[in-house]
Amino acid sequence: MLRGFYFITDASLSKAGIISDVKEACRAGVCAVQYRNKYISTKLMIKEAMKLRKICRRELFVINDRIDVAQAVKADGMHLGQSDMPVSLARKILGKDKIIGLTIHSMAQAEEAVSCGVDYLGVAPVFTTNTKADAGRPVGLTLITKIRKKYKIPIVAIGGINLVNAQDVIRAGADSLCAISAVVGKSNIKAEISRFLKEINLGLAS
Ligand code: TZP
Ligand code: MG
Repeated sequence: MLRGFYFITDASLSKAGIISDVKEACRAGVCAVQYRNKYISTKLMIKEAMKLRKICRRELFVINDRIDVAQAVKADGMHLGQSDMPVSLARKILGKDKIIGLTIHSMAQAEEAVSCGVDYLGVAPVFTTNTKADAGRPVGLTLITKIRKKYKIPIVAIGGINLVNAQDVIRAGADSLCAISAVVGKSNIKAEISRFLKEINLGLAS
């Protein structure tokens, strides 16, 4: 399920708007869509997420940070960061059938996340990124490889990923990757993701 390109919305970088971006991403064949929008009201968030829920029929659809929004729109799950709701509590609320992803920045955090029963790990930031101010220091490809050697859990790599380094990220052991600035804001999102998918497939094949 989590193999390929994992799309994350970004309203500030978007040219045509989040709804249009996600439609294009789904046409390109992404495996997952994460609705991430930290700067609008809950009311508007739910409105937007409802629309995306209808668009993402085959793709895994998760909500960033907000468990209430995830429940309101019947998302497939949610994505949490280290400062968000604890995974154990989110699991209690959402139940065992929902997908919970957690961003980790170290092996110790990865170990804890696995023991808490997360469904996938977001490894971040792999490289330097300007998209998230508090992303922290780059963890590099070595953390991906270390986690892959120890666990089978799906790894989503994020942070500073572009067409040049995408193959390396997959070869290091990531199942999927996300690229925000390298995709959102480009004139043709579908074409840009297709380019990434080509690199991902080359990485998986090598
Ligand atoms: N979480 C960790 S890094 C990041 C997020 C949301 C931003 C990644 O953006 P980009 O433009 O792909 O580096
Ligand atoms: Mg968060």
